[in-house]
Amino acid sequence: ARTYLKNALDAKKPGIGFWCTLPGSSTVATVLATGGFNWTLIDAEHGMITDKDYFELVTTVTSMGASPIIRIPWNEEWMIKRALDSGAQGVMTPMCHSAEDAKRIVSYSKYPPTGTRGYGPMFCPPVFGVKGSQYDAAADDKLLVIVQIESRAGIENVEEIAKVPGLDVLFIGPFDLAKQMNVQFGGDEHEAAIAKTLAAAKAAGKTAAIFCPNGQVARKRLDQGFDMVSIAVDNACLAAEMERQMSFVTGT
Ligand code: 3PY
Repeated sequence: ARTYLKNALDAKKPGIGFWCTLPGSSTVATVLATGGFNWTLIDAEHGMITDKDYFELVTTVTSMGASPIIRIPWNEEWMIKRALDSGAQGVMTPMCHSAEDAKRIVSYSKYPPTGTRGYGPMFCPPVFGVKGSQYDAAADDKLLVIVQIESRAGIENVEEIAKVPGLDVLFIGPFDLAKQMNVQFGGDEHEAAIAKTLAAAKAAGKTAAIFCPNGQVARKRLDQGFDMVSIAVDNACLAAEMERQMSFVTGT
C-alpha cells in the first residue's frame, strides 16, 4: 500500500506536511512535489474544498508520493465515510473533546466488526495501491485516524484520549486552542497545554503532531519532540510570494 506517512512515522522519521485549502491544489501539489513532504492535508473544514474535490486531490497527492489526509468539517460518521471512500490515507477530525469522541471517530473509520464504517470502497484500491479485496484489511490496519486537540476539554481529557485503541495521531490546532481556552497564543498556559498533549501522546505510544504555519516553527516543534508537523499552507505561500515580488516593484 502507498502509506508514505505511516511508513515514515513507523521508521521514526518526521511527518512533514503541506496544507491545501484550494480546490486547485492538486496542481499546486504537483508543482511542489519535489519539496520532499510526505503528507498533504486536504482541508475541507476551513478550506474551499468540498467532498467532490477529494477524489482528484487524493489521486494527485498520492501520485506525488505524499499521503493525502482529509480534514473534514466535523466528526460526523457520513463525513468520515465520504473522505475515506476517496482513497485518502487518513482522516483528521476537528475538536476532539473526550475519549468518547475519540472512540466514536475510530469506530466510524474502521469496518465491522471493529467499527461501523459503511462499505463501498469503489475508488480506493488503485489509489491506495492494493488489489480490490485487499483494501478492507489494509484500510483498517493502515489508514491514520487523526484527532485534533484544540479545546480546554480536549486538554483536560488528553491522557484518556491518547489511550483510545485505534487512534493514531493527536494533532494540536494551536490557533483554536488559544481561542477556545481564551489564553494568549504562545503564552505560558498555551505552551503548557501543548506540552501536556505532547507528553500524553508519547506516553501512549501515539504520534504527536501540531499545525505549524512555516518551517521555522516546524523545526522548533520537531526539536521539542513532535513527530509530525506542517510547514506551509497553499494560499499563504501564494500571498507571501506575491507580496515579496510586489516589494521589488514598489520598493516597500
Ligand atoms: C488550528 O490551529 O486551530 C488549526 O486547526 C490548524 O489550522
